[in-house]
Amino acid sequence: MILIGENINIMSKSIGAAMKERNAGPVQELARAETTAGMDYLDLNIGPARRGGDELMQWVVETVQEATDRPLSLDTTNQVAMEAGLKVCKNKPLINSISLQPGRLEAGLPMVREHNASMIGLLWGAEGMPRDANERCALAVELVYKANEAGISNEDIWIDPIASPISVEINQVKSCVEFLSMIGEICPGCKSTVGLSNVSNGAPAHLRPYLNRTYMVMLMKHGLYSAIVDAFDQELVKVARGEMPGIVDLVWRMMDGYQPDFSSLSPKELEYAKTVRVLTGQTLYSHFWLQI
Ligand code: THG
Repeated sequence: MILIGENINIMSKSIGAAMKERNAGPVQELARAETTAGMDYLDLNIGPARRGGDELMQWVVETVQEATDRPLSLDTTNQVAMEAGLKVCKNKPLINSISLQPGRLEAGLPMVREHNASMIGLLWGAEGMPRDANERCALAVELVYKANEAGISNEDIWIDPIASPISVEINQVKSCVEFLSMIGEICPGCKSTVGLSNVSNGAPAHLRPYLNRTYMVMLMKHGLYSAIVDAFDQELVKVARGEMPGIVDLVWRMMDGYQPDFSSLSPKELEYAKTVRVLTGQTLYSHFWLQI
């Protein structure tokens, strides 16, 4: 799996101020730490950046490139900022993202070709978030068709079905998994990605990793190609690298209907097993799901 580090993010309490003040030290330190943690790409999230976004994105890209040789994922909805960042990328960049909102495809697709980039195709349509797996399929087909028309090949399209918080809507959590099981047929040759930490948004900070890790394993069952992740969740990185095969096997078997005897599981297996039950909707989510 390709791991994209999410930590350079203007909304973050620790690094947001350094980005706004153009203080290179902390940003470069974080870029180095994410690289050491094993990230394949670094996501540079400058938010909507309505004013001065172009100058900010250019600065962040140049600053980070002095600290790491990893390729970058440029995360902004500001087209002018995206363009400014793409111009200074040394490696093949990933545009994060282009959605199906009116005007976005038309504006974004030419940039992919012009800068020899890859793109994340965000399945967010004219009417907002898709409601189920079928709506995700319809949006994916439209997106890939238009991207192909613009001369972009499927291997440069990373489809993002949009993960949403378990504390908000279990059906959306399930739809995202279901969609991923269909993506190979719907858009052969396309890659996939998901913002994994979305699933645990709203959960207490110390519990978020359990949801993120387990959800990743569930999506891996259907061939998830990449994920935007917390670079410093070491266990998540281990799982993604195939270093915890017993856990992956347990989660995948549970997705196929296996109901393990909880009294026979190790504490680590129990964490994952209980979390699978929550993420598949067999147990109702509450902040106390691990204690039940
Ligand atoms: N799809 C795509 N891009 C995305 C997302 C997606 N980019 C943004 C987001 N979702 C993925 N990135 C993050 C980055 C940080 C957090 C979650 C997702 C996060 N941070 C903590 C918080 O806000 O509480 C900690 C921040 C801090 O350090 O203070 O949760 O879905 N294509």
